[in-house]
Amino acid sequence: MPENANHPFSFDIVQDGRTILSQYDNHIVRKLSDMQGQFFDQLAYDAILAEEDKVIYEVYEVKRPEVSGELLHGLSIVHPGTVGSEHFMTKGHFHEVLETAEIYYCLHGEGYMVMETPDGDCAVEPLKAQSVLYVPPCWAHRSVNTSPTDDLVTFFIYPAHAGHDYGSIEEHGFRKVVVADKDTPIVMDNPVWQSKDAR
Ligand code: S6P
Ligand code: ZN
Repeated sequence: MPENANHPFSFDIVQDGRTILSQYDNHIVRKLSDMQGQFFDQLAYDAILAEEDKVIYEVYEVKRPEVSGELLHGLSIVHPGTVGSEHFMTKGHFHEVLETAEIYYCLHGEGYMVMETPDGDCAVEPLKAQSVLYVPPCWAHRSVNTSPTDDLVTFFIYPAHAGHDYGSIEEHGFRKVVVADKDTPIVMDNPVWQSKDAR
């Protein structure tokens, strides 16, 4: 954050030919071990983790005061890969202040945003370079990279007082998952969502 938090500032998204913020405050790295219980194929998860604790995604955040009126923003990079047939993805979350929206601008790659509401409405929207995705208030969201080779890179913007609620997704998962079926990604019901919910 600039020293004078209320002064305009600008930054670049490409640096040295690489899609990266020229200015950021936080670099979050999420590895496979941080995603325990999130992929539906637990055997595949355990097998990969026994070999290597792969980096699944990274987030570069620009800090702003976490108050209403400010906007938090940054870059999310989901790396390519699968656990079993399920594509690499973010953990996903509701906003703690449920009635807050978010915008994602896709800069590179291809994938989906998997979304759902507390009432069980589901939506899965494509992400592709130069497309914009609007996540309305009350929708949990998770980005999924369906490219076998390329990073999925998105720039996100959301109200700075929104906060994050990971608990419900960690407990139940999303109702929909994105899997690789030969060369085509398909969306299907999460095979372990029901059983987790019934526990
Ligand atoms: C925050 C926004 C993104 C995600 C990022 C990682 O509201 O949606 O910055 O934090 O894509 O996902 P997650 O689910 O691990 O926070
Ligand atoms: Zn969010």
